[in-house]
Amino acid sequence: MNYALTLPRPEGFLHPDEVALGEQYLEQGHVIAPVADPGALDRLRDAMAVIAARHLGLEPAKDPSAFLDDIHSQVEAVALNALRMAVINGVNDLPWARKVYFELARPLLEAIVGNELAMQRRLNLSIQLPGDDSSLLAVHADVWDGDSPFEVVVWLPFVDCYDTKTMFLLPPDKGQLVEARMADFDGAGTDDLFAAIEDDLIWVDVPYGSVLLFNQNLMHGNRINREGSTRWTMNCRFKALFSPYAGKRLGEFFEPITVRPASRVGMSHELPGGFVE
Ligand SMILES: O=C(O)CCC(=O)C(=O)O
Ligand SMILES: [Fe+2]
Repeated sequence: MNYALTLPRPEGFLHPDEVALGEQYLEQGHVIAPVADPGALDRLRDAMAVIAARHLGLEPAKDPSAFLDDIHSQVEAVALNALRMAVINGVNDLPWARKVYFELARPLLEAIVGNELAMQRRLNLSIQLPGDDSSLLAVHADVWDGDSPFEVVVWLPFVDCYDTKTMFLLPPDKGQLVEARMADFDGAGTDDLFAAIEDDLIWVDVPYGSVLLFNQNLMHGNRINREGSTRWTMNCRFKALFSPYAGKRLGEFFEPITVRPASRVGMSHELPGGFVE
């Protein structure tokens, strides 16, 4: 039984489009939509390409999209992590990058999570060269490793992501069946777990210009990129500000980004003392 699906859902309060997105999220574990501001996405991608070119000692690319897709012609797998670190540090140093990231996904976040949010302090970057097995993420759920079940991941591609050049996700109904017999996998490797779920996985098709929001309580991960071009994606966690936290704490890992005035008032309120009716 999927408890989330059994909670009361009073009708007529959420807008029909929010209801539709919510149903999709509950049933499929993810939603995909065009970014809210395509020009801002281009600016973020272009800034990223400039930082990457600088790190590699190259002139800024005339076609940043092709440059990113073809980065495997400029960098060996051994040098990939240094490139990844240079680019993500450079992006996180841009004072506007997280604001743009949030704005791109804001309609999805407000429909799925709420309008009073905490956001991960640092954006993460994943680069996967064709055929490279050095930076893979085996099957996992973030909630197994210190994330609160209230967190969602906003996953943003800078190139078209499809087939093995994307991530996989196990949908909720299939996930429940596997989780019910999780003890069977005790002591086995993640390869066994992957083999058990492989046929049920969704390989999310997220073209450049769209953004994915997924439920990190579900099993997900990636495999070797067997397509001919390089994957570039960022990910960042969000949660409702006042929902429970786990290992990733408010103030350390998460920062409040859209605190509303009534919450400010509530948090600073002290009952006046000394007056007894
Ligand atoms: O990008 C991927 O392939 C996996 C990302 C992931 O595990 C996450 O963002 O939690
Ligand atoms: Fe994850």
